[in-house]
Amino acid sequence: MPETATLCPYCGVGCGLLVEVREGRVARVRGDPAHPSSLGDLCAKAVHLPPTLRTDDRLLYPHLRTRRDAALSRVPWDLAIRTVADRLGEIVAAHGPKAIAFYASGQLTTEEYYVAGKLAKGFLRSNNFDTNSRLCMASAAVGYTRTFGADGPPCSYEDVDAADVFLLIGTNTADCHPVLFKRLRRRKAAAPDDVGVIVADPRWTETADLADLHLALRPGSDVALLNGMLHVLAREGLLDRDFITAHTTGWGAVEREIAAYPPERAAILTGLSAEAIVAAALAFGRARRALTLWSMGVNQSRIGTDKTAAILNLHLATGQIGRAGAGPFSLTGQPNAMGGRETGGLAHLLPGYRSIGDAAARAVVERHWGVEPGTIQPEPGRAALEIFEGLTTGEVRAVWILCTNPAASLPDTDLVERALRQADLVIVQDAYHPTETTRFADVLLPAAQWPEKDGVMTSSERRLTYLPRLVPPPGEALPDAEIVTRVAAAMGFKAWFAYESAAEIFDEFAALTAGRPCDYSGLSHARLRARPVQWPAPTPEHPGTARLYGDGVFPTADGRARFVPVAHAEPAELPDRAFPLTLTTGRVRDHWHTLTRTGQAPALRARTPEPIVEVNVADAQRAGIQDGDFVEVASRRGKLIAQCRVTSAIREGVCFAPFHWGRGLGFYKSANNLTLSARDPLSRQPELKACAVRLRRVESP
Ligand SMILES: Nc1nc2c(c(=O)[nH]1)N[C@H]1C(S)=C(S)[C@@H](COP(=O)(O)OP(=O)(O)OC[C@H]3O[C@@H](n4cnc5c(=O)[nH]c(N)nc54)[C@H](O)[C@@H]3O)O[C@H]1N2
Ligand SMILES: Nc1nc2c(c(=O)[nH]1)N[C@H]1C(S)=C(S)[C@@H](COP(=O)(O)OP(=O)(O)OC[C@H]3O[C@@H](n4cnc5c(=O)[nH]c(N)nc54)[C@H](O)[C@@H]3O)O[C@H]1N2
Ligand code: SF4
Ligand SMILES: [Mo]
Repeated sequence: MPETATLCPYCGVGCGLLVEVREGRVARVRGDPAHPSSLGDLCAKAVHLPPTLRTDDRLLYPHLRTRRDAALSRVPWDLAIRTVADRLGEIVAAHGPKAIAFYASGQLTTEEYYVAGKLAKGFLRSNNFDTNSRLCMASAAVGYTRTFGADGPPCSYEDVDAADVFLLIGTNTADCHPVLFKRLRRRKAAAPDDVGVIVADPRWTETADLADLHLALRPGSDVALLNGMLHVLAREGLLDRDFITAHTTGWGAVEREIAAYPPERAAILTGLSAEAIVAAALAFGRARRALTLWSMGVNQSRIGTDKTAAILNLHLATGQIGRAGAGPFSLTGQPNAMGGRETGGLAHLLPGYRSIGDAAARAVVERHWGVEPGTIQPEPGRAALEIFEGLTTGEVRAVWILCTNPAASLPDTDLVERALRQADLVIVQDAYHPTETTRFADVLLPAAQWPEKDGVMTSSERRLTYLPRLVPPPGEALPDAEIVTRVAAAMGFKAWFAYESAAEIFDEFAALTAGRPCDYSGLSHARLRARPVQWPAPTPEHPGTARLYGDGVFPTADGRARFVPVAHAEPAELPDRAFPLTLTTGRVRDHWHTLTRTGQAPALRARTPEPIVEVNVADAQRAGIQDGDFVEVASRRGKLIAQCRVTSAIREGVCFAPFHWGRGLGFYKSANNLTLSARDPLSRQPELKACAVRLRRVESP
């Protein structure tokens, strides 16, 4: 049977897949040996894609309800589009553009992001366009920009083959970026004595299993660890003074800050031993090529941007950047969170890594879009949670949700549900129904999903892959971009949204990246069909770029990277007598996010059918809990009931729950019943990795 090459729709590793289609359906998926990111490898989630695609709960037709308490009823597309256009228009006329908001996703294609952002910011004049990447990558993106002058992970997966010391901090790579982890494991196996692996995570995970040194730090204490490591490096003369002098500014302020983090003090703040911190520092400092990988344990924190800065400081101070095997490498979670950043898919950005606050940038984009000067508003819009908070106060009246399930994935579900109930207009564009969020829709729009539409996505290593349309969408489902352009046309903007294909949208956007750090004006669908390419790729002949900053020049005004001094700070909600433990949340190997897809793959569901709460042995003993008991985990906001695993693999005082189960699968299975809306003031990313809870044994529900 013929197979077609495409990209995996799940994680940001961005593996190439070969897909076999039979009778209009995806029959089989295997790894694509020709894809440069994955070299033929793939993981179980991808193998088990076929049964998740054409399920009974696919949303096939547009639906409307006229009143909140009425049932949704099927309507023709024209009526659904007309309704969205008219009601958005009415709300803008009555309350102004800031009363409407878009909440989109790192799982949209680059073309979809671009047209939706263009409609919101350029035509409806609302910068309230944010995405679930705010929960995911915002701290890394803001951190890179603050230190390097621009966003963009500087490394490549091939750096894994060259590094001799790995610092894996706040990342469970084995479960969440499996194909990249397998590459790391091969590197370690090939030279076990020459390759060192340090894992910093309050839990022992499959990732930690590979570590020579596992640092089970207190949740939130990463800055203390990293500053402590830098303190030791300075003391031991393991800094790269030449690199600091030639390529950076601001070292003096960092040197003063880290003076306050001798290993003995860092040990108190992190709950680690001083010896372990010294050992980690010496291993890092003696590395020929050091690679740091990080993800949500760093980003989802009220000091996520500062944690990122502390990582970047470590690499700048040791000159561990811009060479094969060396660099700070944030791993993106979703398949196209990177494309979202490139297209300006956050409330403070415009396409091409431009900032909304920059008047010259606004002028360039206005010209490109063919709108009047001054059309794009100068103030950043609302970030993810702020959209929902705005709905509760009435400052936001309408929200259009595309390709994300916030009633399951945002923190503090009570708040999110209240927001959706109070909204004047909730538009939800999803591939499945019901989800926790579609239940609140006034207008429900059926989206085509992978691989029912074509487009481009960018992976963690800045690589763009073209995804062809392989099967027709079921029912009347339409590609997200087409839904958006139909609404744009119905609102009177047809001339600006008259695209015939995703390729045309791509070309319009790619031209806007010319001269920018993420320049891929040399790329097109035609070129990407032949081979995936890493940006920057500024001309059609340019081969793409494996590594950024190899010349030591950074995209700041003076070409130098900026050291940023950062201090330890505790999580927003600390344990106390009433809520004596810290809950951290995250993922399991077999499931993807809110389970609309992996929850329907029999093999994956069989391996991980229910959420399991991890509890430390000592904490369990104190609470009279035994392995396998059902426990109630309660925070100030709500509760979760699940079976528990009593284990010494998690730090005492900390417990863990996966967030995959939303209320739709059982009210008390949802970890986001418990989480809180505290966030990083710079990146506005919520602190999903720490809140105070108490435990109680309950009878099996
Ligand atoms: N199987 C699977 N893979 C996925 C996904 C999925 O849903 N399922 N989702 C994708 C997405 S969107 C993302 S964002 C990535 C996320 O990938 P990861 O970031 O690897 O996943 P998480 O489980 O959210 O968190 C990682 C680890 O952070 C640890 N941690 C918690 N608090 C702290 C802390 O304060 N400091 C440190 N150092 N560590 C801490 C947790 O114990 C956890 O093991 O995964 C992607 N890949
Ligand atoms: N407690 C806690 N909460 C978390 C996290 C955590 O670690 N802990 N992690 C956060 C992170 S990093 C992330 S990325 C988010 C993820 O959270 P969500 O984005 O809410 O999770 P998904 O289940 O991936 O939601 C995607 C939705 O889009 C639908 N869909 C799939 N394909 C398409 C398509 O092509 N078009 C359209 N229109 N719809 C489609 C799916 O059916 C699904 O309903 O969760 C965040 N929430
Ligand atoms: S590692 Fe990520 S991109 Fe690769 S096959 Fe698995 S889920 Fe897909
Ligand atoms: Mo994510």
